[in-house]
Amino acid sequence: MHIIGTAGHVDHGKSTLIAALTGTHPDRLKEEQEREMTIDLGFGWLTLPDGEEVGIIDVPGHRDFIENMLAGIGGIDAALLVIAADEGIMPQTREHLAILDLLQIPAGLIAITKIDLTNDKDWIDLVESDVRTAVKNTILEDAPILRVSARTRNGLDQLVATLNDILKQKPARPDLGRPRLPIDRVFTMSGFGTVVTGTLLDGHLSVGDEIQVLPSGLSGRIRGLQTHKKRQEQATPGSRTAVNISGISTEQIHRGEVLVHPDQYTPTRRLDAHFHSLKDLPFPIKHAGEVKVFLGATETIGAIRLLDKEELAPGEEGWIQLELRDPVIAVRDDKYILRWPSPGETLGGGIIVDAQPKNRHKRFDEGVLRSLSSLAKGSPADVIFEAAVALQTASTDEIIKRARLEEQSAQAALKENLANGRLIALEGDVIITYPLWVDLQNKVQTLVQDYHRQFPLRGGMPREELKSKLKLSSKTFSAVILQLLKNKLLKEFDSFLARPGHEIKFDAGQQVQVDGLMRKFMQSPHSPPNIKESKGEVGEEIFNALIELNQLVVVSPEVAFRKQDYDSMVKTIKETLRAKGQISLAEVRDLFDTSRKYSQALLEHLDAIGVTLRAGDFRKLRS
Ligand SMILES: Nc1nc2c(ncn2[C@@H]2O[C@H](COP(=O)(O)OP(=O)(O)O)[C@@H](O)[C@H]2O)c(=O)[nH]1
Ligand SMILES: [Mg+2]
Repeated sequence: MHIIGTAGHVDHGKSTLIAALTGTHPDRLKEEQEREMTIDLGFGWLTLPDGEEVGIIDVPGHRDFIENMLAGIGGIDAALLVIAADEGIMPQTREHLAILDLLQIPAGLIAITKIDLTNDKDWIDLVESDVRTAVKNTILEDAPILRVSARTRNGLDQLVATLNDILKQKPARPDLGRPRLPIDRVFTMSGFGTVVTGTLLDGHLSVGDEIQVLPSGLSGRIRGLQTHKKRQEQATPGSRTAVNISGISTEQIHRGEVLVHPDQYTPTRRLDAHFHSLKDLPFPIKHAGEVKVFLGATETIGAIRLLDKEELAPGEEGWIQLELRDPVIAVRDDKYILRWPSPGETLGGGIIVDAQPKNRHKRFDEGVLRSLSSLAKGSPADVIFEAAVALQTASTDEIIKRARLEEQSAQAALKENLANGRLIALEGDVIITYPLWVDLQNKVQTLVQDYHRQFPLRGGMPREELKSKLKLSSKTFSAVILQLLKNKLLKEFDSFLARPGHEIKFDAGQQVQVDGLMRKFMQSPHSPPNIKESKGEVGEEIFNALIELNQLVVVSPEVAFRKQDYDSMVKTIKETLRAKGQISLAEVRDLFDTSRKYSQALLEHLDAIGVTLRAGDFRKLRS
């Protein structure tokens, strides 16, 4: 489905032409009918010869209402520029043409209308040649020019046939699965309640859908949908859509807000954009000046920050950042117009290249300008890459959402980046840029290495300590560590991380202490020095190292045994239990010729690790 919009000077016959083409006069307001002048947007549709229905947005031509024109014209596929044969090109013909050009409306045709008013063919030829000159170097440069009369219907069939040809070449709007409907009208329909209308973009809506109106954030549900006054179960991208909403009242919604599915769009008050100033502007555009911003059906005030120029001369292009008074919904590639607040004058416009810039950019910054131009001109792969750069670490979905590409080409572009190594996919769908990955690997290795240097008698660095030093989200941290373990750049035991070659090594002095302690353990294997004494003798670090090295086994807060003594005691107890079925504390004590303290600690330890089971005064083997 396609939509066209009219353009041209007031009184040149736009609305009358639409009435002749559709059978319905688009001026619906009483005031419009009385003044015989379009004030706000008008809507209609017509069926083309090949059967396609085309939506029509009729705009006001009077300069006082140009801002209403901007609310409707954004989403159109083709413009119908109307020029009265008796008057020729007039100021708003030029201004509308400039706006169509700034919005990069994809196609157009030009109607010289009211030809019934003049018999002077030379005059009409002259008007046509003026028109040709005026559209030079604009998007209407090659647009067909037709001569028509809405009154006599002369040329109307030809006009419709030409429209048919033009639109046939325009692909349907893509369904990106993220519908948004910039609201250009809100009204109450008796018996139905709240209705909003707009040109549906980027996805489809269905009856029953939960919806949200942004930036207010109010939620509701779709009760009904209409396209061209016909009820639909579903509305498709590129169609004029009326949405009957339950859950939100008419007073709560305003023109310029956007209807979306919940959680798919984030309002923003900052935009990065490419800007083109109009060439017949009488003054240059200054940094930090206040401007009116028109985006979709939205209008707000903002400050324009010039990023690559001191000031912008008429006709010049540049990179800008807009700081807005109100939050708006925008995505990359959206077109916008800037106007001077007063007196009202169109300054220029262009394309949004980043709808969620994180930072207030420094002016004249090479890196910022490079990234903006790659965002603007980039291939899908570049756009995906820039999205990943901006997000630092993100999932596939987050990157695709931000890049705002059609799913299939986004996936392909992501694959391309992964294949050529610009992006790295870590375990658990965490995607980061190659430089960031290198940086993270170095950081992890340095931190672990430093830890080993600081605590040579510890087996590794606690996971949590590393995580808090890296300041990463849990998800990213886990992904990074998992990948490093997989790449054998780290090893892990319990909740500790270490360099793969790391071993606990005692120096000569420490070894003497260790040998001394171990000798005491050997001398009385079943009643060795208790933990407090041991620590007093060799120090906490060395004692803990002996545990990590598995030379000592701790069975209670006070008692530890040498590993080999522990093993043989456990073995003996098990054998005894297998032979006798049960064993008492006193029997264990006598078996190892030790004290109650040691035998009790050992048995409670064996209970705790599930080897034995206590039954009254006895222990049994746990099966
Ligand atoms: N003779 C003649 N008058 C026309 C034609 N089209 C429009 N008009 C008249 O021109 C005036 C302005 O037309 P309108 O459609 O309101 O212009 P708009 O401001 O561009 O929408 C009205 O009085 C129309 O009746 C035409 O083809 N022939
Ligand atoms: Mg009109």
